[in-house]
Amino acid sequence: MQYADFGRFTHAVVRAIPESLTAEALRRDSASQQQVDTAAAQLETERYFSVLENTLGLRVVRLQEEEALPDCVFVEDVAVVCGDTALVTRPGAPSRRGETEAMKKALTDLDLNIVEMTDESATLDGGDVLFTGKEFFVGLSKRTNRRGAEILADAFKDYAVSTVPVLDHLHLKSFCSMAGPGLIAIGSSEAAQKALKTMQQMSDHKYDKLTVPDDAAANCIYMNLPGKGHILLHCTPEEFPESSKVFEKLKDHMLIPVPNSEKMKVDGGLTCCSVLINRPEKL
Ligand code: M3B
Repeated sequence: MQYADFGRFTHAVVRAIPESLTAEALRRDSASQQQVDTAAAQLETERYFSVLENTLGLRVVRLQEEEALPDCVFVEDVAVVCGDTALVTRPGAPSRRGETEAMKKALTDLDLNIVEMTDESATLDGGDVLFTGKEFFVGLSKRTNRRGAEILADAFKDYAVSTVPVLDHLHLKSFCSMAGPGLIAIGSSEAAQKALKTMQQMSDHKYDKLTVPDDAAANCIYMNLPGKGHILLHCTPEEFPESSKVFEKLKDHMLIPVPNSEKMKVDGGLTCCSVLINRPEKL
């Protein structure tokens, strides 16, 4: 099986940033009180949304922000979409459970088959889900448990699902993501390298790796769009000079640096801010 449709997307669901992000968004390291500039964070998302819509031509479904949901910009955590199926998750942080409602509605409007994680013993954040095109890896973290991974496996029966312990980071995708078909972008920390080894050992597939010095920079977004080819949204040279040099060496990709430093202060990466969907018949 080749990576025929891997990275092919037509739609993106995103959500705007409420003012409450600055004071109330969850932080892994609560001691780090790096102030988020909400206006700057909003500018970053406007830029990000515009790259998806104007540069890449995706249909962007923009959900209304909600002050009572300070983390709602991080839509990735509340839905996992693959093919025609959308799993609406049960986020690990109770304060984030209200984020699923608007997402479920948007995915229903796109005529996806909705599976809801209603089991009260299950938790799963989409940030812990890495889909490689061949299989799923699910990070077992403070936010995602085994029952959550089992429900994901039931929802996407066509694919193998393996779990990976995530101990030192918020999510699995806090230190890795797909940078191309069969290409895993991975951070350099010991924890990141160890998780990659675990994934390689569990897999029947061979993956190439793209190692970047900074774990956070390994969170990038790969797409393959008709007429545009391989696309990579990644960190900027201002944020991560050494890691961005690694991306700049990629010859086959259209490279798009997208600033994200404000959302990084509250543990948000590039993948967090969209749910990407391939629904050509809905265009
Ligand atoms: C971040 C949620 C932050 C909440 C995403 C994936 C890795 C670097 N304050 N959620 N999905 N994490 O990002």
